[in-house]
Amino acid sequence: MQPILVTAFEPFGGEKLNPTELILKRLPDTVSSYTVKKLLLPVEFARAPELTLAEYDRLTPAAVLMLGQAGGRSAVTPEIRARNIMNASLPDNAGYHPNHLPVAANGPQELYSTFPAEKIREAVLALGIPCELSDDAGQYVCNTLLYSMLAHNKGEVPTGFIHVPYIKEQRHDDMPSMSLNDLIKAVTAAIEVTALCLKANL
Ligand code: PCA
Repeated sequence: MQPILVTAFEPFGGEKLNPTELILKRLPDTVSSYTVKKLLLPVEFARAPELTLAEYDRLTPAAVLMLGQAGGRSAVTPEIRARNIMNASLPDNAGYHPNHLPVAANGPQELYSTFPAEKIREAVLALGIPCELSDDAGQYVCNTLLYSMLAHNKGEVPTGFIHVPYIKEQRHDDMPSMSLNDLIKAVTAAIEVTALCLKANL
């Protein structure tokens, strides 16, 4: 069975948990005829892409889906674009704190996701779960990871990123949140849609 690579992040910014780590643990191990290969990443500008690119080269997966937390958002947000900028409002988990630096010197200003973002949005909405496409993956580690992956594989297999809101357990009571179960359903649907598109050669 061919693999689909799915990544998630450890907690950062003083949080005790990262919803994407919990989602990753509870995703199915197979979807359609693909194995789901799960990789948990440190929230570090350098090591997150390093580990993901190495796993990509090792597995040669059929697709890559990366997950991250975007506190404050109220919907599941497939990211359609990554930008060539690193600009952190807080240091990463290794203490690195870039200020308006490029991800890749001389790299293109932006790179576009190649996963079926619109079909994923439709499938997640059909489950009754809020979902909106986003063209702003931020300027922190998630954007750097998406940019680095797209630069590395040139989008040759469906490659994309999904940001998810806080979950209730994080107790940001003044901020939007969703249930972990809904997030698991949404991400599973995203993998299923990607697998279907691969099968249909869309
Ligand atoms: N979210 C951060 C990095 C890790 C995560 O889950 C981001 O949006 O860049």
